[in-house]
Amino acid sequence: MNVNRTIQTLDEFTIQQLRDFPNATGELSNLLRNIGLAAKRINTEVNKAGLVDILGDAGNINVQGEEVKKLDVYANDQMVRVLQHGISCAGIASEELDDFVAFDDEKSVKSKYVCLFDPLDGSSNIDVNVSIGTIFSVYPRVTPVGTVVTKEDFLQPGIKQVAAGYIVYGSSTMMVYATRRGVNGFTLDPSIGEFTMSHPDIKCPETGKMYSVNHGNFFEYSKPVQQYITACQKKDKTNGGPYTQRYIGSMVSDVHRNLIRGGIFLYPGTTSKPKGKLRLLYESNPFAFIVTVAGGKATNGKIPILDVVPTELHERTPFFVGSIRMMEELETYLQNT
Ligand code: AHM
Ligand code: MG
Repeated sequence: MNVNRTIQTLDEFTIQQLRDFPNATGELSNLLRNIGLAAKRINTEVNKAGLVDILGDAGNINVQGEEVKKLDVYANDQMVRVLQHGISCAGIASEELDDFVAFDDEKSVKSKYVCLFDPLDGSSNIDVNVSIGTIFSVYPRVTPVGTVVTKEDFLQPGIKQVAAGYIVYGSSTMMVYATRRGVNGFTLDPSIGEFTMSHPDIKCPETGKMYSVNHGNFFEYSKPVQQYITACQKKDKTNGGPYTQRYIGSMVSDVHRNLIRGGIFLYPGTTSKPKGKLRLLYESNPFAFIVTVAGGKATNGKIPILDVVPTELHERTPFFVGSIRMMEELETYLQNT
């Protein structure tokens, strides 16, 4: 055993960041630590999911018209509770809730941040023991500190995010988050129950060998998207094709893998659903921010995702994200749209 091994927990890291930036108030660090706490609680339930009667449908339909699983409800409750009881968040919006929630207690209204999240992404994978995740993003509010937040605080373009991240409940549990200073990954060490720095300063490789897309929808995609996917499968690619296709159906896991190894993830619009499936505020924006900070790129096929001005809390968007060179190649196809 290497006794000299130094470990740095998520808490230690966020505190260290404060020491490095003496003007920081600590509010964002505190918010990130709160999310880490909620993630540990969700992780415990996710791990128990096969054992206890928490699997199965909760019998509700969510605001997207989809079935809600019990674990989704639990994850949502934990995120709301931790952020509401903390002192660093003025309000939240969640993929699972119809409307945003303003925290109107004396402490919360003084917070300068709002948090948006998808508490448990990839929910169709829950009862088949496949990796799922939590996705979050943090914005500075636009309404004055000291007042109760309004919808305006949540309908901001992704470029305004100050932090975004995800937790992947996979073969190990990891929390990855980005601020403008960089992207760092922490793996949950079950022996001490702490997220521990494992992937410092993550950079997305400029190119990769993997593409992730739902092939079942192929004939519903636009011609340029079909042509790009077909090119991914060709041997004569100048940039190392054919690529390997990997699609888990949990965006957190698919994009996490592509972020570490290099790759591209596509969820295009289809003829029946021109805006695709993914939600701009809870899924696309946070990943666009993380991957962009790591050196990659994200678009809706026309403009950078981070520049899209949202008009609704639950709006959907086509989403393309990944390694910079692969994204540039995709864009040469999409220009013909
Ligand atoms: P969810 O929020 O209901 O779990 O849906 C989002 C998920 C993404 O994680 C994943 O990439 C996508 O849905 C898969 O959808 P599809 O089965 O249509 O390919
Ligand atoms: Mg989701």
